[in-house]
Amino acid sequence: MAVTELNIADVRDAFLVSLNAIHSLQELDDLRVKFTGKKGELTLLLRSVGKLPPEQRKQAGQEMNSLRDEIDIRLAEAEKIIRDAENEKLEIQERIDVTLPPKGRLKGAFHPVLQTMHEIADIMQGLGYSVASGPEHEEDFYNFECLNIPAWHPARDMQDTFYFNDGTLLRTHTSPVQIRAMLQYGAPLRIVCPGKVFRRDNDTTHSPMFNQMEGLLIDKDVSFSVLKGTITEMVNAFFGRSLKARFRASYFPFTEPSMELDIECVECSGHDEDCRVCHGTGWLEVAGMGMVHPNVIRAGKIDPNIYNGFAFGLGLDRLAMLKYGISDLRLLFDGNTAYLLSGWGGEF
Ligand code: 2NL
Repeated sequence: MAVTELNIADVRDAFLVSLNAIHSLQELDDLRVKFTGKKGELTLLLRSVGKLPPEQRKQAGQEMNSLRDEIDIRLAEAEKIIRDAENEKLEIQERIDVTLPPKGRLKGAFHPVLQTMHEIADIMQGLGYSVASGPEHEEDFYNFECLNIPAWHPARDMQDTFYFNDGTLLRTHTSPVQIRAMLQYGAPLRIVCPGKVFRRDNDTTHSPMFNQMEGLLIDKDVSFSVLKGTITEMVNAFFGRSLKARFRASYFPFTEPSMELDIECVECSGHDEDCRVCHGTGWLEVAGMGMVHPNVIRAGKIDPNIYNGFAFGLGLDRLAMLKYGISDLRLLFDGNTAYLLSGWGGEF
């Protein structure tokens, strides 16, 4: 049957035309079924061989077999081309450029309190002080006893201090670091001790954990005026200008005499009766200080007949708020990264 010859050519043409038109693996699969599947055009053609006159069967069979081989080869080639193209597309879509900067926030920032701590430590290092640190979990001995704080003092009360069952405590100031430094290094000594301190206080203006920096200078013939000059220099350098200052007599168990430093209000300089920062007083209390009590020098195993010195304490949280215009203490302690990482005024 000459028809068979024609059919073979027709099936081949039809296959080649269809093959040209496909773009996906799904279409390729459909094409494979359409020609070589159980009811595929080539399959039906192969089955029809038996119906041919015997003398035509051999040649027709050979031609069909070679068409089947050709179809298989062309399908395989097409599959490879489609797979390569799809892989390339995926590769481009999913390509990761590891050199790109991350989306969103590009830089971190120091916490305003840490920034403040660094600034003051830098200033004090410029005056020859070293930075010392010590444990936050302390012994009553270093936190209270060495500091001439009597047993009846309210700071020792359960109401004011976090105690553990074994009598140890969370330090209520960084003074124990200074006691440890006196014991370790002896005199002369010039240190500042920044760090976390803990008191049982929690309201809008007090956090149970806050940050303090204390300073200690021990030497021979240290005068009260050196203390006044040092503290004034430190505060002016921190705020970046020469502020009016006044010293008021005060009391601390660990210094004698003692005083507190007020500076002119950094917000209104005393010109605003309704100032939210100084409440119209024109003054801000920023530091407590005094000449170190002989009992405290003795507790540090230094001879108070040879050496004397001064010490001071600053609240770093309050200073950070004053310098950077932060009005709410919670902004420092709530861990609100959206706020802390953007625009509070620090260095980034
Ligand atoms: C304040 C008051 C002060 C001290 C801290 C101190 C430490 C030693 C010896 C003597 Cl080892 N004194 N520290 C002295 C006076 C005041 O802090 O108002 N702090 C926020």
